[in-house]
Amino acid sequence: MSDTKSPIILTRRALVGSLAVASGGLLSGCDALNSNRGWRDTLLLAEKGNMALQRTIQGSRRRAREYSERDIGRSVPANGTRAPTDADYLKQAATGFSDWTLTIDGLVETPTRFALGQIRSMPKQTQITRHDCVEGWSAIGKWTGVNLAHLLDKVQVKDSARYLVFHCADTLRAGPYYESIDMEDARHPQTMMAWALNDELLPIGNGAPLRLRVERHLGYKHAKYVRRIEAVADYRLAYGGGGGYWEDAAGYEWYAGI
Ligand SMILES: Nc1nc2c(c(=O)[nH]1)N[C@H]1C(S)=C(S)[C@@H](COP(=O)(O)O)O[C@H]1N2
Ligand SMILES: [Mo]
Repeated sequence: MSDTKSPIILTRRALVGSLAVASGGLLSGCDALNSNRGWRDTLLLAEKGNMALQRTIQGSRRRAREYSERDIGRSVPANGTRAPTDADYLKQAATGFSDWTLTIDGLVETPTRFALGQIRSMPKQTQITRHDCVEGWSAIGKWTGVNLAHLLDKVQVKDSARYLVFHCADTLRAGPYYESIDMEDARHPQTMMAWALNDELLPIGNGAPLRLRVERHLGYKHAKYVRRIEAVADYRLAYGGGGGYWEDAAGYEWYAGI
């Protein structure tokens, strides 16, 4: 019994699907600010209580479904930012990200700047999972990276830290991309900072050189181009307060559990 779909997802999927049909391409989703209040409000309503239900009924350690090599698609489409144009990022990309660092700071005992090479030489984990975007597409890919809990243990997250904010290198129309998750998702065994996709170094389109995989969540939670992880007491104090770029810009739900 490996299919972990819950009635909640089916409801939401069905809902989003029927709305997409009814509104004729309204769900062009992640590339454009979605200002349609009707759609947004319906999505939010459908997700109300989702977090509590998932955590209590399914258990906080529930793993997202994993697939076999045979299920891997030709590629995982690049969505949202496909090629950051920020000067700093372009400079890094030009040298093959040899100077890229990941800073972990905020409410931690030992704020640390990790070199990319250091991260790639840490114990790695690989999982074949399905990425689901609210825009209405899915793709199965094989992700390799370092378990996030491993990094968190190195910097010793303080008890006062309840969330992680992921700061990204790309800037979109409404500002820099960012995301946040709670410590339970941060320490979930499948949550990782990925640096490879389908046995190749992560392509720029998919978030090179380092992106978050938080497998039980919708696509927009999976921050790409991550250069800083900040441990905080309250994500509502960061950026626009919604806990993520699309949460701020279009009212997407902070808890995007699937
Ligand atoms: N930094 C950053 N992360 C991001 C985005 C983005 O535009 N910038 N888009 C999000 C969305 S909406 C999705 S569906 C996934 C897409 O990941 P992919 O390009 O590997 O398919 O990345 C998410 N993370
Ligand atoms: Mo997305």
